[in-house]
Amino acid sequence: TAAADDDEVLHETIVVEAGETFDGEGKRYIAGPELGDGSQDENQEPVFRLEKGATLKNVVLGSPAADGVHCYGDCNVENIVWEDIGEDALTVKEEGTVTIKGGSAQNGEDKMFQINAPATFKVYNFKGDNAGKFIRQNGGTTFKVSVYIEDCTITNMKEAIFRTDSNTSEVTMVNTKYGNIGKEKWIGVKHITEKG
Ligand code: DGU
Ligand code: CA
Ligand code: CA
Ligand code: CA
Repeated sequence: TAAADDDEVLHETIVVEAGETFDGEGKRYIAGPELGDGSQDENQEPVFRLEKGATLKNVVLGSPAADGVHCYGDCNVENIVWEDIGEDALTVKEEGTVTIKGGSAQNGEDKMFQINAPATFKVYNFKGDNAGKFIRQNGGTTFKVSVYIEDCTITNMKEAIFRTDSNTSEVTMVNTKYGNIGKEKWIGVKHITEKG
């Protein structure tokens, strides 16, 4: 998508404080070099940091998107479009329930959603295209992640929809279209429910 005059290049992370809502009203935010170049370099900053109970809505993340969105506890993420995923699109950094409603993400080299803490991770009406994994629980971790996917479209994942190394993590996928998932839909997932 072409750059617009009101695109904003960020020189520091936007922090959405606990319980607050940030509504981008459709504006596009782009990571400045201080945040990262959107490569697979692990040491990048997020574009948005959501504290516990924060809501982020109606935002377009342009390219580069650095380390995307970080969630510290319960968060709501509504109608966010990642035009070109950076290192990853969104990371659960602290325990909680993260709910993603609407929006889309595309073109990630590896992970779309990265889960680094125990979480209930719910994704509704979301379109994910072209990445390695739609969801990855941090490699080698054994905490429980409950994934719920409903009314989504998931295409062109080189590895899987959800990959975990935890025997307690689980996934429920409802009424979701998927195509061209490279290896298996689920890698390491011991508890799987699929409906619709
Ligand atoms: O264990 O935690 O790739 O959040 C190694 C690191 C690594 C994370 C992850 C992420 O897994 O940096 O992007
Ligand atoms: Ca990473
Ligand atoms: Ca990318
Ligand atoms: Ca990352």
